Amino acid sequence: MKLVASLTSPFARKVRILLLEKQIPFELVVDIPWNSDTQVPLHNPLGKVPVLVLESGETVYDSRVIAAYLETLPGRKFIPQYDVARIAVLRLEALADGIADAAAAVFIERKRPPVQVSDDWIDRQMLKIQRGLAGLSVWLGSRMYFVGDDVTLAEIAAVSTLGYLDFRFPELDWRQSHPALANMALRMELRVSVQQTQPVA
Ligand SMILES: N[C@@H](CCC(=O)N[C@@H](CS)C(=O)NCC(=O)O)C(=O)O
Repeated sequence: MKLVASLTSPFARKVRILLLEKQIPFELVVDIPWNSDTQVPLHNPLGKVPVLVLESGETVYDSRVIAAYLETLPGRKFIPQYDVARIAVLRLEALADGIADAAAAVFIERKRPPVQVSDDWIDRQMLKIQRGLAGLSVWLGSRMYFVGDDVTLAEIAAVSTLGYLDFRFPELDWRQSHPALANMALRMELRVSVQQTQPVA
């Protein structure tokens, strides 16, 4: 299978970490959806990465659907089957992805010509980031894992988002205000899958 992805996308990173963790072979096709020569709309009408292209030619998007699809394949599971834990992990994934959505929105807004930039819009997105980080932090509390006693999709989504914040917004210094998240990220960064998927400009 092929994964169409950019090397900066936190959503694509989440999927790449999962593929590596599950030891599923894949070909990484780097495509930047903002470039004029992008092929992404041929795979996903929304023009967004990541897209998984199966051997059959069928495509799977977005990243949450890809994550759910990968769980149906052989290999270690990252989404619990038990309903309460399952919903908790999926909700944490939604929260981590939502922070990444807000961060990406700010990054794009700041690239506009200065007269078009809306400070109100940026403030609104930054609030989502701050509240989202607080939400993740409170959930984790003083525990090692968000849900249960091992790494799930929740940690993978969170570390992908936190890595994106480090990459695009180093001035945020979320580690200072959220030490529990910082410890979780440190533990995750020991994993080869996380080391091999660092964002690259
Ligand atoms: N909800 C989607 C979000 C994907 C997304 O926003 N990807 C960005 C890159 S980080 C993108 O492709 N943006 C291009 C665009 O919006 O045109 C997912 O989880 O896959």
